[in-house]
Amino acid sequence: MLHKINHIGIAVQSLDATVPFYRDVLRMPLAGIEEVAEQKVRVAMFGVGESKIELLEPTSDDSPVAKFLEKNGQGIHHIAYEVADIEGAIASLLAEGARMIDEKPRSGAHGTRIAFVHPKSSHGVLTELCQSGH
Ligand code: CMX
Repeated sequence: MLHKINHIGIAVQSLDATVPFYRDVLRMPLAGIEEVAEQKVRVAMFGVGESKIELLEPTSDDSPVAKFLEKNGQGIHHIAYEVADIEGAIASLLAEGARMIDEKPRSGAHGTRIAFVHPKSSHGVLTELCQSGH
């Protein structure tokens, strides 16, 4: 059901302050910066091997990432696994008793469709299912 880690999401206070470290010190290629209005975040996506690192900056005080930063400070926010059939993966998780935040896919960055499993259901790790847009 899960093919690989699509990306790891990292909550940051400011993309402007953080992007240079990933781009110029770790020397990861920056794939792009995009606002995901539905999730109230601006994201910078970096490539690393067959996976990605997603920096998340909140765009409003009621963004889920703003709440996370307030409670935990900057750091790893979620792990996203790639699936080929997101509706099927959601149905499978629900059938196994998992608590889904999204029972239907939502729009993610770069044309992806995403759905989150509640961290209380996945033992403390916010878990994302991600189906590529191409
Ligand atoms: N990882 C692990 N645990 C987390 C968490 C995270 N990222 N975010 C919240 N939690 C924990 C809280 O610490 C809290 O734990 P305790 O009850 O032990 O204190 C619990 O989950 C519930 O927290 P809450 O305050 O009741 O709920 P929130 O309003 O903070 O919402 C969550 C939490 C996960 C439901 C919400 O953040 C959400 O819907 N997330 C999915 C969407 C999202 O994160 N979008 C941003 C990324 C978008 C993208 O990648 O494109």
